[in-house]
Amino acid sequence: MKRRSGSKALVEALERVGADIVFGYPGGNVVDIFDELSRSPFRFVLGRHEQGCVHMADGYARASGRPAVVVVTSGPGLTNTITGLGAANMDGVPMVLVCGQVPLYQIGTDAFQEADTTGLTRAVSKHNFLVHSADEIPETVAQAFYIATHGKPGPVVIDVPRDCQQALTSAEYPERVVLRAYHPEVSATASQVGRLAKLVNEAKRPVILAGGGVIASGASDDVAALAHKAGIPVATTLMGIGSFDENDPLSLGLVGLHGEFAANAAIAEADLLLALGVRFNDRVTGRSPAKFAHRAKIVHVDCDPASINKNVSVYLGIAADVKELLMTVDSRIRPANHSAWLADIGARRRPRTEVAPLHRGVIMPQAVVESVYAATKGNAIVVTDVGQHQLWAAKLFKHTRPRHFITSGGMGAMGFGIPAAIGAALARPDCRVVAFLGDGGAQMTAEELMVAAELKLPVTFVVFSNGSLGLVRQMQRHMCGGNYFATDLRSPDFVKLAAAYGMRGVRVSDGAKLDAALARATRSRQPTLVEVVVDREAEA
Ligand SMILES: Cc1ncc(C[n+]2csc(CCOP(=O)(O)OP(=O)(O)O)c2C)c(N)n1
Repeated sequence: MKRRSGSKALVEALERVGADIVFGYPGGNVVDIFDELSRSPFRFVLGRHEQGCVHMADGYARASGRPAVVVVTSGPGLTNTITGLGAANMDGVPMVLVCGQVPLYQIGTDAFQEADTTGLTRAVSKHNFLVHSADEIPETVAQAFYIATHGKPGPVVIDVPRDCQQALTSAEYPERVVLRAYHPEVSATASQVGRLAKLVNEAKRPVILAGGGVIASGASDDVAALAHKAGIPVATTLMGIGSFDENDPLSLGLVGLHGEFAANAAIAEADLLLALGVRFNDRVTGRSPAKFAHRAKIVHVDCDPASINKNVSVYLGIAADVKELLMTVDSRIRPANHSAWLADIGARRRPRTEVAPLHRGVIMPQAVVESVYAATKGNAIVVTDVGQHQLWAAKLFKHTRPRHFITSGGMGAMGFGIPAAIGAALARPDCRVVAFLGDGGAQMTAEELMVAAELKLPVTFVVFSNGSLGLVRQMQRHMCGGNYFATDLRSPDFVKLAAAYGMRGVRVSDGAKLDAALARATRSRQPTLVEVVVDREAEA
């Protein structure tokens, strides 16, 4: 192998792992890497803030299942990525973030734009590397991608000091990845498969709880096959939304704090809970995990052995890939219909409280979600920011397919929506993308609208304009006796803002015009921002 710079070796290695898109923002300590990127076959997307770049890569990975690459500079470039990394890490989203670092000999000297990348990213990444020589670069890239995509996926950081980028190396990309201490391949033992089949075959009141791990492992069809064969109703976590068709009669919908009554009641009464690819966080279990599904034998299947018995003690824990396990156990499952149990659950289903589309002449936010559903016939990738609108989007849109509902579930990071929608649109140019945003969250990463406009991405940005930080205001209504403090929010004129960025913007405050405005926006192949003035007292 002929000698070339560490930067060139880095970009070559990124090509070898099969990355196809790079999101990033340049700076002094990555100028050599950017020089190489300019000659590479990658599609490069220049975000407007490093947090935006990471959320774009995140949206790209969630929509496509493929990891994306982010390249940022040292110091402030890196510190700006922390929220994005944390969001991807909590939701198990694969990505590789390359950041520049001051030269090795300057590390620890408070050099210009020096930051302790290792320390800063340890808690928000699956793994991080600090490169010590150009020779390490190809292998480090290979290992980073391996770690990001094997086992529970997650973001991996590679910190590359400037002198390593410039030094020459003849190191080659490794034939195979050898990691001494990381062997994430797990599979069920024959006895676990046997016990699982017996539990399913003997259960009288079984429930499946499907989480994000079902989507990550591509197991949606297998979950549906099991549910239909054995007559098992399926509830999902927020991250599991889309893993099971909500139009299916066996669907119970969302579980937990903001979940459906029937889903929570079914779990409380189940005698067997098959928890697939979930992490049992507090939004699901409530404050007392010990009381969660207390009548049930809980079987927890997850590719991350560390998650088993972490939050909830389980009857049977199986560290395995969900898809692989369901395919293996299938032939041992006896058909069943559990008609009495399903009738029982049916009786618990509460018709959705109908919300009138207008309240004192003001549009109700729930009607916005329903209008988008009607306009798209449910055929869209829905991305959300964080707040009340997120819950309405989760619950009122009928989600039918995996990778079509993208939300910051674990971190709940406001500012996620706009850039994640851009990433999703880049990953799935064949799909319509609708981003549901609060007027608070939309102001956190509004600068990325420029990217959507520049790239002419067919995204509909729907801003729920309630003049408040709605979800917190709702908490203040219930928990602070209506003492609203710091939740009234003035916003810019979103229509003018959209125009300033070069995209069409419309404001809708007349309920009679809502459907037509959203139909036009969602049909357009251009980005559009629709600001809908909604009732601020609505409850999520
Ligand atoms: C970065 C960040 N800061 C603060 C919060 C806390 N928080 C959660 S929801 C919310 C209000 C969101 O308001 P808005 O974006 O207007 O959406 P709405 O609830 O009105 O739909 C806040 C402040 C958060 N989740 N993320």
